[in-house]
Amino acid sequence: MKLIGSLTSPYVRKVRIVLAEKGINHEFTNDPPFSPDTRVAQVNPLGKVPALVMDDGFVLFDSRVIVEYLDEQDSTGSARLIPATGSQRLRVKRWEALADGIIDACVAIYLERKRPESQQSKEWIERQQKKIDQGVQAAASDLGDKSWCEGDSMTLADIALGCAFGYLDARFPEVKWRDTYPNLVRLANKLAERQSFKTTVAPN
Ligand SMILES: N[C@@H](CCC(=O)N[C@@H](CS)C(=O)NCC(=O)O)C(=O)O
Repeated sequence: MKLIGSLTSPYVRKVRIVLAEKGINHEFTNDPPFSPDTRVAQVNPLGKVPALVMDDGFVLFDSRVIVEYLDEQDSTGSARLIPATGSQRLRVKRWEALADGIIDACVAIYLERKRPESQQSKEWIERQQKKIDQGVQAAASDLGDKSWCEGDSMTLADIALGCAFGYLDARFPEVKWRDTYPNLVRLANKLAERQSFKTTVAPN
Protein backbone atom coordinates (compact mmCIF):
# COMPACT_ATOMS: atom_id res chain seq x y z
CA MET A 1 0.00 0.00 0.00
CA LYS A 2 1.07 3.57 -0.62
CA LEU A 3 0.39 6.59 1.57
CA ILE A 4 0.18 9.90 -0.22
CA GLY A 5 0.74 12.85 2.02
CA SER A 6 2.85 15.79 2.99
CA LEU A 7 5.49 15.93 5.70
CA THR A 8 3.83 18.87 7.44
CA SER A 9 0.19 17.76 7.54
CA PRO A 10 -0.95 16.79 11.05
CA TYR A 11 -3.63 14.49 9.60
CA VAL A 12 -0.96 12.68 7.60
CA ARG A 13 1.21 12.51 10.69
CA LYS A 14 -1.57 10.73 12.57
CA VAL A 15 -1.66 8.07 9.85
CA ARG A 16 2.14 7.78 9.75
CA ILE A 17 2.26 7.28 13.52
CA VAL A 18 -0.37 4.54 13.31
CA LEU A 19 1.60 2.85 10.50
CA ALA A 20 4.76 3.02 12.63
CA GLU A 21 3.11 1.83 15.83
CA LYS A 22 1.60 -1.13 14.01
CA GLY A 23 4.73 -1.86 12.00
CA ILE A 24 2.87 -1.89 8.69
CA ASN A 25 4.94 -1.99 5.51
CA HIS A 26 4.10 0.78 3.07
CA GLU A 27 5.49 3.27 0.60
CA PHE A 28 5.25 6.99 1.22
CA THR A 29 4.85 9.60 -1.50
CA ASN A 30 5.36 13.20 -0.47
CA ASP A 31 2.89 15.27 -2.50
CA PRO A 32 2.03 18.58 -0.79
CA PRO A 33 -1.54 19.34 -1.92
CA PHE A 34 -1.00 23.09 -2.25
CA SER A 35 2.00 22.84 -4.57
CA PRO A 36 1.17 23.76 -8.19
CA ASP A 37 2.21 20.38 -9.58
CA THR A 38 0.34 18.26 -7.01
CA ARG A 39 -1.25 15.05 -8.28
CA VAL A 40 -3.32 14.43 -5.17
CA ALA A 41 -6.64 15.13 -6.93
CA GLN A 42 -5.90 12.23 -9.30
CA VAL A 43 -6.29 9.82 -6.39
CA ASN A 44 -8.54 11.71 -3.98
CA PRO A 45 -11.36 13.67 -5.63
CA LEU A 46 -11.27 16.06 -2.67
CA GLY A 47 -7.65 16.89 -3.42
CA LYS A 48 -6.62 16.33 0.19
CA VAL A 49 -4.01 14.31 2.01
CA PRO A 50 -3.72 11.76 3.46
CA ALA A 51 -4.87 9.28 0.84
CA LEU A 52 -4.03 5.59 1.06
CA VAL A 53 -3.73 3.67 -2.20
CA MET A 54 -4.34 0.02 -1.45
CA ASP A 55 -2.64 -2.82 -3.30
CA ASP A 56 -5.73 -3.36 -5.51
CA GLY A 57 -5.81 0.35 -6.40
CA PHE A 58 -8.72 1.26 -4.15
CA VAL A 59 -8.10 4.61 -2.49
CA LEU A 60 -9.04 5.38 1.10
CA PHE A 61 -9.46 8.86 2.54
CA ASP A 62 -9.70 10.71 4.99
CA SER A 63 -7.38 10.14 7.95
CA ARG A 64 -10.15 8.81 10.22
CA VAL A 65 -11.15 6.19 7.66
CA ILE A 66 -7.55 5.27 6.95
CA VAL A 67 -6.63 4.73 10.61
CA GLU A 68 -9.72 2.55 11.11
CA TYR A 69 -8.56 0.36 8.25
CA LEU A 70 -4.95 0.25 9.43
CA ASP A 71 -5.93 -0.63 12.97
CA GLU A 72 -7.67 -3.74 11.65
CA GLN A 73 -4.43 -4.91 10.02
CA ASP A 74 -2.85 -7.18 12.54
CA SER A 75 0.33 -8.32 10.82
CA THR A 76 2.51 -8.00 13.93
CA GLY A 77 -0.07 -8.84 16.57
CA SER A 78 0.13 -5.27 17.81
CA ALA A 79 -2.47 -3.93 20.22
CA ARG A 80 -5.63 -2.29 18.90
CA LEU A 81 -5.43 1.49 18.94
CA ILE A 82 -9.21 1.78 18.57
CA PRO A 83 -11.24 -0.50 20.84
CA ALA A 84 -13.36 -2.79 18.66
CA THR A 85 -16.68 -2.13 20.38
CA GLY A 86 -18.43 -0.44 23.24
CA SER A 87 -18.24 2.87 25.01
CA GLN A 88 -14.43 2.95 25.01
CA ARG A 89 -14.50 2.86 21.22
CA LEU A 90 -16.94 5.76 21.18
CA ARG A 91 -14.80 7.71 23.61
CA VAL A 92 -11.62 7.16 21.59
CA LYS A 93 -13.40 8.33 18.42
CA ARG A 94 -14.68 11.38 20.31
CA TRP A 95 -11.12 12.23 21.38
CA GLU A 96 -10.04 11.91 17.78
CA ALA A 97 -12.84 14.26 16.69
CA LEU A 98 -11.78 16.76 19.35
CA ALA A 99 -8.10 16.61 18.34
CA ASP A 100 -8.91 16.80 14.61
CA GLY A 101 -11.30 19.68 15.35
CA ILE A 102 -8.50 21.63 17.02
CA ILE A 103 -6.33 20.95 13.97
CA ASP A 104 -9.16 21.96 11.59
CA ALA A 105 -9.40 25.33 13.35
CA CYS A 106 -5.61 25.78 13.22
CA VAL A 107 -5.53 24.96 9.50
CA ALA A 108 -8.40 27.39 8.84
CA ILE A 109 -6.44 30.20 10.53
CA TYR A 110 -3.21 29.21 8.79
CA LEU A 111 -4.88 29.38 5.37
CA GLU A 112 -6.71 32.62 6.20
CA ARG A 113 -3.42 34.25 7.18
CA LYS A 114 -1.95 33.27 3.82
CA ARG A 115 -4.51 35.47 2.03
CA PRO A 116 -3.65 39.10 1.31
CA GLU A 117 -4.02 40.99 4.58
CA SER A 118 -6.84 43.18 3.26
CA GLN A 119 -8.91 40.07 2.49
CA GLN A 120 -8.42 38.37 5.85
CA SER A 121 -11.41 38.19 8.18
CA LYS A 122 -10.62 39.06 11.78
CA GLU A 123 -13.99 37.63 12.85
CA TRP A 124 -13.28 34.33 11.12
CA ILE A 125 -9.86 34.05 12.74
CA GLU A 126 -11.33 34.85 16.17
CA ARG A 127 -14.04 32.24 15.66
CA GLN A 128 -11.43 29.58 14.88
CA GLN A 129 -9.19 30.75 17.73
CA LYS A 130 -12.06 30.15 20.15
CA LYS A 131 -12.39 26.58 18.92
CA ILE A 132 -8.68 26.02 19.56
CA ASP A 133 -8.80 27.52 23.06
CA GLN A 134 -11.97 25.69 24.08
CA GLY A 135 -10.82 22.46 22.44
CA VAL A 136 -7.52 22.46 24.33
CA GLN A 137 -9.31 23.35 27.55
CA ALA A 138 -11.74 20.44 27.05
CA ALA A 139 -8.85 18.07 26.37
CA ALA A 140 -7.13 19.12 29.60
CA SER A 141 -10.32 18.76 31.58
CA ASP A 142 -11.17 15.34 30.08
CA LEU A 143 -7.63 14.04 30.59
CA GLY A 144 -7.53 15.11 34.22
CA ASP A 145 -4.86 13.16 36.07
CA LYS A 146 -5.12 10.06 33.88
CA SER A 147 -1.96 8.66 32.23
CA TRP A 148 -3.68 8.17 28.87
CA CYS A 149 -6.81 9.65 27.31
CA GLU A 150 -8.67 6.33 27.56
CA GLY A 151 -7.82 3.12 29.33
CA ASP A 152 -4.40 2.11 30.61
CA SER A 153 -2.37 2.24 27.39
CA MET A 154 -1.90 4.46 24.37
CA THR A 155 -4.80 4.58 21.93
CA LEU A 156 -5.63 6.55 18.82
CA ALA A 157 -7.01 9.21 21.18
CA ASP A 158 -3.49 9.98 22.46
CA ILE A 159 -1.99 9.82 18.97
CA ALA A 160 -4.55 12.26 17.57
CA LEU A 161 -4.08 14.64 20.48
CA GLY A 162 -0.30 14.39 20.16
CA CYS A 163 -0.61 15.45 16.52
CA ALA A 164 -2.69 18.46 17.55
CA PHE A 165 -0.02 19.43 20.14
CA GLY A 166 2.69 19.07 17.48
CA TYR A 167 0.83 21.29 15.04
CA LEU A 168 0.14 23.91 17.71
CA ASP A 169 3.83 24.00 18.63
CA ALA A 170 4.93 24.24 14.99
CA ARG A 171 2.46 26.80 13.69
CA PHE A 172 0.88 28.48 16.72
CA PRO A 173 3.55 29.18 19.33
CA GLU A 174 1.34 32.04 20.55
CA VAL A 175 -1.11 29.45 21.97
CA LYS A 176 0.45 28.99 25.40
CA TRP A 177 -1.08 25.61 26.18
CA ARG A 178 2.16 24.40 27.75
CA ASP A 179 2.03 27.17 30.35
CA THR A 180 -1.60 26.47 31.25
CA TYR A 181 -2.12 22.72 31.21
CA PRO A 182 0.62 20.66 32.92
CA ASN A 183 -1.36 17.45 32.47
CA LEU A 184 -1.34 17.93 28.67
CA VAL A 185 2.39 18.67 28.78
CA ARG A 186 2.97 15.43 30.68
CA LEU A 187 1.12 13.45 28.00
CA ALA A 188 2.79 15.35 25.14
CA ASN A 189 6.25 14.70 26.58
CA LYS A 190 5.53 11.02 27.00
CA LEU A 191 4.31 10.74 23.41
CA ALA A 192 7.28 12.71 22.08
CA GLU A 193 9.62 10.02 23.41
CA ARG A 194 8.12 7.37 21.17
CA GLN A 195 9.95 6.45 17.99
CA SER A 196 6.75 6.87 15.96
CA PHE A 197 6.46 10.50 17.08
CA LYS A 198 10.19 11.23 16.76
CA THR A 199 10.38 10.03 13.16
CA THR A 200 7.32 12.02 12.04
CA VAL A 201 8.15 15.48 13.38
CA ALA A 202 7.39 18.00 10.62
CA PRO A 203 10.44 19.64 9.02
CA ASN A 204 10.72 23.42 9.49
N1 LIG B 1 -10.52 15.55 7.47
C1 LIG B 1 -9.40 15.33 6.59
C2 LIG B 1 -8.60 16.63 6.46
C3 LIG B 1 -7.48 16.49 5.45
C4 LIG B 1 -6.92 17.86 5.07
O1 LIG B 1 -7.60 18.89 5.13
N2 LIG B 1 -5.66 17.85 4.63
C5 LIG B 1 -5.03 19.07 4.19
C6 LIG B 1 -3.55 19.05 4.49
S1 LIG B 1 -3.22 19.44 6.16
C7 LIG B 1 -5.20 19.16 2.68
O2 LIG B 1 -4.93 18.20 2.01
N3 LIG B 1 -5.62 20.32 2.16
C8 LIG B 1 -5.71 20.54 0.76
C9 LIG B 1 -6.97 21.25 0.39
O3 LIG B 1 -7.81 21.53 1.28
O4 LIG B 1 -7.16 21.51 -0.81
C10 LIG B 1 -8.55 14.19 7.11
O5 LIG B 1 -8.60 13.91 8.32
O6 LIG B 1 -7.88 13.51 6.32
